[in-house]
Amino acid sequence: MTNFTLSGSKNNKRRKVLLITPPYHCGVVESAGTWMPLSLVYVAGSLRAGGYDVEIYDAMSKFDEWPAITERIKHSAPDVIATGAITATINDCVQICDIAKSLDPGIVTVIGGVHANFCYQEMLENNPSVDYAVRGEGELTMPELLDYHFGGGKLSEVKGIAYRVEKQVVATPERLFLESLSGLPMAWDLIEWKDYTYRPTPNSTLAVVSYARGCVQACSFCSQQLFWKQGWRARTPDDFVTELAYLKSEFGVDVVMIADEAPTTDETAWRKVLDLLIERDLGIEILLETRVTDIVRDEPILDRYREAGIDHIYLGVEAGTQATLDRFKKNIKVEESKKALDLINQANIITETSFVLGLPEDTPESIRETVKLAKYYNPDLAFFLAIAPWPYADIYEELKPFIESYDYSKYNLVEPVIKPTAMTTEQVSKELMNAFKKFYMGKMAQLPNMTKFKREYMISVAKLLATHSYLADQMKGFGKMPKKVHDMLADYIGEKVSS
Ligand code: B12
Ligand code: SF4
Repeated sequence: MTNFTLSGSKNNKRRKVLLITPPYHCGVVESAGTWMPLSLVYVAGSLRAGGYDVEIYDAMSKFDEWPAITERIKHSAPDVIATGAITATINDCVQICDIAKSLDPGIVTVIGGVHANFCYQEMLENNPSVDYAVRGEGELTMPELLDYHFGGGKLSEVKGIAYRVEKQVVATPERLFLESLSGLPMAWDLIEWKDYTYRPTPNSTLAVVSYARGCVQACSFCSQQLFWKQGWRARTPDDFVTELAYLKSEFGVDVVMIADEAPTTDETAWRKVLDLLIERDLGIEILLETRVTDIVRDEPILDRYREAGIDHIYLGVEAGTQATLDRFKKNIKVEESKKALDLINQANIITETSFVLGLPEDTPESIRETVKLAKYYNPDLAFFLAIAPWPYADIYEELKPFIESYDYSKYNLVEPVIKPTAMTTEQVSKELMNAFKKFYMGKMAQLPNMTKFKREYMISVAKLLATHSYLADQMKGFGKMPKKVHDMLADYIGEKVSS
């Protein structure tokens, strides 16, 4: 562990850094809102603290395309361009570096994030336009890297980077995680707030925030436990809630998504977060993800979640059968998941979950069985995803013989890249779409029996599904709903429902 201290830029010119998001879209989580690049808010904050001029350009959220991105780079004329990559976005991140170098070979290019962390060797070997990979957390590494780059220091002394020396990729020793996540310098003022909204809440201003980093579990398909080395650290509850109050008063934020893998891990600290949120009564709607076991643990205080503003919880249920859960090393029981979802539903909080499908042994029947189980679990929202073989995940070796495509842009949990023994990937796609359709048809039929809050929410979701998502075509069958439900939806959604 190390402290957050920055020495300040060692060079005599104030350098300009353009932090940019890749223009990648695959339309699942994106349909619900426009989400800001929180990682860049952290990295920008620390770069500024280190004496750099910083701009954040969220090309992804602006739906800008390559010509607009090229113009923006020309216009900003930065000394450094840096971006963060997950596996699905790495090709676009590299393209940003290609463009930067074609405009001015002197621009220094950096890629951080989970993909760069694990795949820096391949990334640097194959892409001469990428100068540096930042591995692990970026807050200390990025300013230090630039200090050394521009100040002429020995790069081998900067922990947590990789780069090329005469075509050979060199990686420096790992950097230890930040000792404290409280009080980190944030660049919230560099965010163009008008771009960020949560669609189910009209006219809302949405922030993505973080209370804790990491997860102590070991799910075999997941990158996050590996990235955070199965550790877990949190800010102090007061530091976190004070930031929410600041975002509300300064920028009018009224919806926040907590980006963390498992914010509820430390029961005592989490209770304190809830207490402070209730005490300060911020009027902020909160969306979060957590673990089934923590919800079961918190059964006696779920009403306090609601009181604190939490109205949407995502649970990673992932599989319908115990055998698959065990195969994923998910460390939960089917009945526990059902209980956790029931408890959240009873607390009048929106429940969301996902199922990871398209495994080598999957068949049309097994996918249809999962839909039945999804209906039994009865979350408000369910996503049926295609497993992506992240090349660094524990399950990778098992999936490798079944990989049909090595195009990372398709590793987005939507496009199947694993070919099951008894299905084509086209069939997997079709079954996943049918799963969505069947699940949501069933869900809409429950509308009349829902609480007012859930009914209104589900209607706005139905509208998004019908008009704003990659599922739009699948949802045309809304017209086959019982008349009462159909009429209710038609009032809100218009002709899309009746087609
Ligand atoms: C918010 C979020 C999003 C936002 C992204 C907004 C944005 N522009 O960044 C939205 C909703 C758009 C999104 C979409 C998707 N996402 Co997403 N998303 C997340 C989430 C929940 C939080 C990310 C976050 O902010 N973390 C907090 C920050 C502080 O941590 P961090 O990102 O790791 O950043 C640190 C370091 O990595 C590093 N770093 C990161 N970037 C950079 C850049 C530089 C220059 C430097 C120096 C350092 C650096 O420094 C940071 C600070 O220490 C994560 C899960 C998670 N809990 O992390 C999934 C996650 C990143 N998403 C994931 C996926 C798969 C997707 C989608 C493909 C899903 C889909 N089908 O819709 C899409 C793809 C994008 C798209 N446009 O369609 C996966 C990636 C898996 C992988 N290994 O590749 C994750 C891990 C979730 C999961 N289920 O596993 N996502
Ligand atoms: S509980 Fe979630 S974040 Fe943790 S290892 Fe499993 S899938 Fe990953």
